[in-house]
Amino acid sequence: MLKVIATSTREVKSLNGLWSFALDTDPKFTSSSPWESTLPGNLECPVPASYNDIFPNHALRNHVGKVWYQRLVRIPKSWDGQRVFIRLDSATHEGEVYVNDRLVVKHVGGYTPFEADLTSAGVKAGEEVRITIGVDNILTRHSIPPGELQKNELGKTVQIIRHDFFNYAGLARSVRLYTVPLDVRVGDIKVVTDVEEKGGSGTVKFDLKLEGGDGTVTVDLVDRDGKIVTTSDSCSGKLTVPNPKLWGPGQPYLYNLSIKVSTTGNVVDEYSLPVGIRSVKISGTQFLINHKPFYFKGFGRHEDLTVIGKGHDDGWMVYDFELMRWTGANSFRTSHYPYAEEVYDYADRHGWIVINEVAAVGLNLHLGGGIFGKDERDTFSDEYCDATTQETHKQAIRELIARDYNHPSVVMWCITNEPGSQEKGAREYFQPLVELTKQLDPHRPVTFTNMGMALPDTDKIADLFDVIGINRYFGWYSETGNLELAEKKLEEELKRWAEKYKRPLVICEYGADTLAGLHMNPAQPWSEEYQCEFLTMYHRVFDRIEAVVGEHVWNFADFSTGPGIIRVDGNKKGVFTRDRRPKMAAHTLKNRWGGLWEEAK
Ligand code: GCB
Repeated sequence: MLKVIATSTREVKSLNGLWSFALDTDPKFTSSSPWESTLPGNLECPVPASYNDIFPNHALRNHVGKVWYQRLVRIPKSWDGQRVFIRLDSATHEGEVYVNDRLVVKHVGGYTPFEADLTSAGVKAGEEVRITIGVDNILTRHSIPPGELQKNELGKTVQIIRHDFFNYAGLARSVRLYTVPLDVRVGDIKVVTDVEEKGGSGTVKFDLKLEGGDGTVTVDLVDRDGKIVTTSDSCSGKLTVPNPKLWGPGQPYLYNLSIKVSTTGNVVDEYSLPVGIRSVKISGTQFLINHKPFYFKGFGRHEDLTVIGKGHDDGWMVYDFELMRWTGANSFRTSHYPYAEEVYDYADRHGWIVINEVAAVGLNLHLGGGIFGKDERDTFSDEYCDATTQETHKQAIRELIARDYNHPSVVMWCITNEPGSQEKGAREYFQPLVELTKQLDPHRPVTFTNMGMALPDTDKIADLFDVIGINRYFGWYSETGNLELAEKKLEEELKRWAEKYKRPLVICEYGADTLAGLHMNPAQPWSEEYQCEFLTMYHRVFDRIEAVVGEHVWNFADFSTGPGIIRVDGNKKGVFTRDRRPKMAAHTLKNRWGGLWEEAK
């Protein structure tokens, strides 16, 4: 799916800002078709933002079901003769878009974009239209992530989720109108790069799809100084770049693939795609970027902010990247869902390494029995994650890869977090998903994150993956307060993974809840000192195991969760507080990872 950009043949109009807003349960609704009239009440909600924390009101925060956004939009008169689309970067978890009283698109899946062709729907340049967007936050056992609805003793519907972050919903990312040429245009581009082992030359394989007719194409690879390095006049091919400037960690050199489509000698469409020339390969237990062993240093994160929840905000995004850079981190995982596209664009432009995760979290009925409640069912069965869930999961993988295929920063797909991979049915469920991922992208390694109930001998899926992600909490959920015993157990287990699977292990989560400002000597759980000692112990173990090629601390910052007796105002495993103040552990990491780095020019 092409990113929305403005070029000489394409225009963009943001629809971000305040929209009229109503819950579908609003008693003032007079019609069962909210899109046919103006919304009741006078609430306004910002876009992009999750709506839950905008209003200090239980009914809104904990609403289960649909909400409605609405606004009037004038289609620019100057767009006459062009094809107009509406693009929603996400609607969490299901969206439906109406133009006046006409449904133009419905989409399932809360973290990937979707769009509708408004021109085909009869919308004309210069016209004013009423756009109404319904967003549903319900998670069922057939959604990704899965969840369930239950009736409580008051007869109210409550949402059961099996993941440890608040179920923020709404329009948390941009909504835009954009134009493309009415007829012949660039429909999609896929780029794969490779680097010769000695770095002498690089290749850019491209595959361009035209839509709306036929045309001739010019494809130029342009360097940072605007010089054309190599060129082609076909829709697919392989460009060779002698002595390329490589893209790599902290080394964000980007070329531009500049595409022009012509009919009868006139340029009718232009599109341009940043391209980082780099290679990613696995060799034994090493993770190689540009043929050099890479060690992941960084964080599992969340899109999570006060007030706007999972709303994208450029200011906070840059600040988070700068804080990570200050610690010396080089990478992060988009736990537990695809992030806003701006995050990957930034990572491309600044040399960050990204493990990109599908929103498949909570496929595990038995995780932390006490936390989510005991369950007798099998996770991968007709009673929970069944063939329909698997289909939704496949679609989530397809949409993630379609969106993010061209980002040099993305080095690996993570197709699930902490599934019940020791359970029967897990292999039958995941094998087709790994195969699909590899078929859609044969060039990137595929990983998952394993949880502590599925051990080297009982996990049924780890061998399907190129890299094994491991989340461990010895010293926190078990051996609480006993780091000596935790160290022994951690080391023993990681050695078993290394011996049995002989492939790279990335520790994708390790961390301890820590109350900022709580100091204790000797260190005790919840104190800042304990978090430091905990992380330091893990690092000692990692350094003793060659197959460990990465450490992502859980979590970059404290984040919001649902209510529960083991969460006080959310999950406190952040190395930064929710408002991004450093805990002592940030300095521990800075010392280990080397602190602030400068991008190579
Ligand atoms: C995990 C999950 C993560 C939780 C974390 C915790 O294993 O992957 O979503 O937030 O543990 O803090 O318990």
